[in-house]
Amino acid sequence: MSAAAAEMICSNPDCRVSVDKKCVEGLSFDKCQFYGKQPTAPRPAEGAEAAAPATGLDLDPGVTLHAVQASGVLRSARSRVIGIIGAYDCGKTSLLAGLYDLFQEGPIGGVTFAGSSTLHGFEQICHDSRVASKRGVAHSPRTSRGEVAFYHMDLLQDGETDVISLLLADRSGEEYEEVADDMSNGHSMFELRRADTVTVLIDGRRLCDPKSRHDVINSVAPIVQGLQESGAFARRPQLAVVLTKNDAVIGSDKAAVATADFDRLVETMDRRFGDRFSAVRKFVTTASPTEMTVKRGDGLQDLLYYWLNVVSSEPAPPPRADSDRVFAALRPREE
Ligand SMILES: Nc1nc2c(ncn2[C@@H]2O[C@H](COP(=O)(O)OP(=O)(O)OP(=O)(O)O)[C@@H](O)[C@H]2O)c(=O)[nH]1
Ligand SMILES: [Mg+2]
Repeated sequence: MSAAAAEMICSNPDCRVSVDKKCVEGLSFDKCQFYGKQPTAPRPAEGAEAAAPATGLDLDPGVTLHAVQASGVLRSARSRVIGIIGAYDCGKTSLLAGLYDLFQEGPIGGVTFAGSSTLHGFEQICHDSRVASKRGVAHSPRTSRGEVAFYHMDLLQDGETDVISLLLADRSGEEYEEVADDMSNGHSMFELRRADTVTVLIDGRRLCDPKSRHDVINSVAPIVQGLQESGAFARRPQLAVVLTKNDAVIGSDKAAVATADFDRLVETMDRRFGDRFSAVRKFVTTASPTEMTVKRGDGLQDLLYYWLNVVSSEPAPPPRADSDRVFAALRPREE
């Protein structure tokens, strides 16, 4: 800026002399009482009140945690990360909502709810299953595609003084299904690489339907296979295989067939992938029944105990090549 331009200042906030080199009052510079003086703070717009200094605290919306926030919880407390895998509509989000709602009635067995940074998120996914939603039938909002979302609850086990933070990962089922087609889709699944328990859900309602039964049976192993090949289970987590919507199974005339199918599926998973997990167990749950014959949350206590009673996560074993090719031993780098 030249010295001449630098001198073109005016204390009248409406004057733009430094830009247009004209006095806003139309005076010559030597006649203007404001010209040459330091500008003052701009006047508030007519009718507008002077802006009050910001007060108060920015509160977190408390909906869900993204991966970085979840890592913060992992660093600050004893924690368990639970990955929940399953095809579209199999009941993943309802499982989390059902667990949260069960805590509304009091402790679950010897486990007491001690807080959450995602209360609003839990309330959102529970709403459509509650009477307050004025829906005739319990419903769960579809999880949209995108980043994994973590729900968080602090829990206190009987006889312990320290809370344990449970981080429950929720993701759209379509993204898990895509891993079966292209295992590289599993590389970004942070929630599984950090998981203490990988929970695979099998849709009981679809297992009872002759039209979808084979699809349910045949779709699970390719998803687990794709995830395993992408290195998602490198820490050797526990595996829980969970039959969901058991109220629909009990109410179906195909209940015996569906139960036998489920048992065979668990055996197959154990045989094919058992050595990649530190333990394999099956569970039967009803998180959000449409029939009143089964209580909401049935079977979730056993699953919760399994999630919590992980003694420790083993360090990642050396990668095992699936073939003799050097390329097969390469694994994605941990962030
Ligand atoms: N009968 C019955 N229906 C259930 C149960 N749990 C969930 N559902 C229903 O199954 C449907 C899908 O449930 P969600 O929890 O949204 O399934 P999801 O796996 O999260 O689905 P995406 O996020 O879209 O992959 C909803 O209509 C639920 O109401 C259950 O225990 N019994
Ligand atoms: Mg969902």
